[in-house]
Amino acid sequence: MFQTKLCEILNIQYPIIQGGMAWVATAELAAAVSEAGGLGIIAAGNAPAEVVEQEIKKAKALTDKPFGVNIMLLSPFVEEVVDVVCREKVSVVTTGAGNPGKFMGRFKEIGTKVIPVVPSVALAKRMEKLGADAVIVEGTEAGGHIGELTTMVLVPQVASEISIPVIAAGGIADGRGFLASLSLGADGVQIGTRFICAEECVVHDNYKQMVIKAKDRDAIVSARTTGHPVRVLKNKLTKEFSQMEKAGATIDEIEKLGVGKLRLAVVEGDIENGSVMAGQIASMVKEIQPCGEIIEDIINGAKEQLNILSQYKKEE
Ligand code: TUI
Repeated sequence: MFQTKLCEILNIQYPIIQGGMAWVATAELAAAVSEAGGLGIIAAGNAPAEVVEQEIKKAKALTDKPFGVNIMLLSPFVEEVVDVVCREKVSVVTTGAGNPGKFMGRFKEIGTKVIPVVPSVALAKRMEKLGADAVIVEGTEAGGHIGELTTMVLVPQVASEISIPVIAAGGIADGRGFLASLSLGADGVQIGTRFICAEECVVHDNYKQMVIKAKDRDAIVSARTTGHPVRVLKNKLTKEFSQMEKAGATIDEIEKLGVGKLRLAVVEGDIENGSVMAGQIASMVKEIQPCGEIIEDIINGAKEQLNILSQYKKEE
């Protein structure tokens, strides 16, 4: 059930992709999601190419299933990371925070599937023309670096304009969100925040507990004035950001405050001074579970929801 075109293209059992979250999405998480029938993704983030290479090798040792690498296009090491991903012939590449056009030809040449994150219809159309295999349509509900439009409005608009598969992202954590995404025209979903709380995820336990305790309005947008808005959970750092912005600090000064802060939260567990990136759906994540259980719960939830909705068919 729910075997979409995306499953065929990526050779996976369920059309569920794990988000490429910097520092969070290591080989352990990616391999566990792939083993559970989804598509696991290693996040390159701002890591040097050697680190990404090690993670790819680790994931290959942990699973025979396909997995992907997310390339963050603002990384200072982007060129070297692309070289490593090509050398290692990774099955799938997702990209974020920019236009991957200049690298597309190299991935296509070696048969690597390319799935860019797009925050607009225009970029989705451009990516299809350049040969993208699918697009991830990410709404502003997502965690981390975000675009302007919501998942609800962006997914159907993109799905109406392109023929390649659409993957909905931002604000999805359970079977209802999964099924809603398919209703909007998506062929699958990308889920980030719920996988932060996977047992196999290496994130510091303080970070996982902060996601679990989060309420509906806790995931706010920080650093808007820099042009690179980031959704994070409210804490001491977000207060400092907002005070600086109110005081009219320069983009450089604000960006400097953010340096190293994701690592501080993820690795050190400093969830007051660190950047705790998470999506608006954080409050729906209630427990730490293995990836297999998370995927099973999403698929079973979607089946149940489909049953509930079928009553409207009978009423016709
Ligand atoms: O990339 C993400 N999420 C991220 S990246 C990240 S690391 C970072 N930290 C601080 C500042 C910037 C990055 C943390 N979270 N999601 C995918 C995503 N891509 N969201 C939005 C975009 C995007 C934005 C503009 C994709 C393409 C784009 O294109 C602009 C253009 O060139 O047309």
